Amino acid sequence: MNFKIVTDSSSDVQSLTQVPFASAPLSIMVGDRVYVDDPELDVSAMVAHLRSHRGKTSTACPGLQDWLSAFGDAENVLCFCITSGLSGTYNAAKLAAQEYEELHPGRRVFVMDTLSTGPEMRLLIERAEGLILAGQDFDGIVEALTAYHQRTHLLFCLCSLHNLVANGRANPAIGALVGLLGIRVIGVASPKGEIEMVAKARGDKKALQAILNAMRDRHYSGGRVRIDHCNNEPSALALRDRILSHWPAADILIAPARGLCSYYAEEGGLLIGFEG
Ligand code: X90
Repeated sequence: MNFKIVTDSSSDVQSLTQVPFASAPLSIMVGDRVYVDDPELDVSAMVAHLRSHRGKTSTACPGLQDWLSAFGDAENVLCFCITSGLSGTYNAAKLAAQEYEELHPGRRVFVMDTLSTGPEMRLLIERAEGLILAGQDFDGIVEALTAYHQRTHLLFCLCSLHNLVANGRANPAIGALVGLLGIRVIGVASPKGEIEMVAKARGDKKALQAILNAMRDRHYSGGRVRIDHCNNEPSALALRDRILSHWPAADILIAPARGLCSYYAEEGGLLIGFEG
């Protein structure tokens, strides 16, 4: 069976080595500049622009045509989307999938609302790649991914919720908590795919402890962890070391966040996807 894995750019996955892959970019608008979140995007330049910009900023999801061109001419598509609780991305992908299947009878598209973003999407994509390489069929893969999704989670640790609140994606009352210097908000993707706060902490050390506690509460026990950071590799490495000191065999990878996640997680932000 010929498969293609497709995602939107919020997964921070830019390529796969063993399975055909495409990503549909979201866009970030800063003043009259549009940053397309594709592999060519200079994320540091965008973050620097955001730092100096005082006016309104926003984001936009991929449209139906972007999805159709990402599906290309694949027979079987597995498509991973950012939470429908915060973005129109999943709805556009569902419409595109319907059109694709009508245009090309026999082809199939599975669109997953990951109820999450960033590194939890990476875990799901890695699992999909493994299932394809193991020779599973379409229905078997969909079933296995749906089961795996039950035990993947997303945690985040942010120094500012300004962009989330300004774009109506987080409660202003939570945003106000991080106005103070050194305060970080630790939150999770809720079962409905929305932002839910679990703790707040002053300073990096306490934030790391709160992240570890939140992982334990969700039954983390040494499985895979994927950490994406916005200009904050030191905290990502410190978190990795803390996890390894408790679970020496943990499989942990660190990557820089791309455009969309950098815009919303903001400087210093960490996104943590893990298996419960
Ligand atoms: O314009 C659009 O359609 C994109 C809107 C995306 C909004 C949320 C992005 C969040 C990125 C911030 C922390 C993680 C929160 C995850 C909760 C499900 C990362």
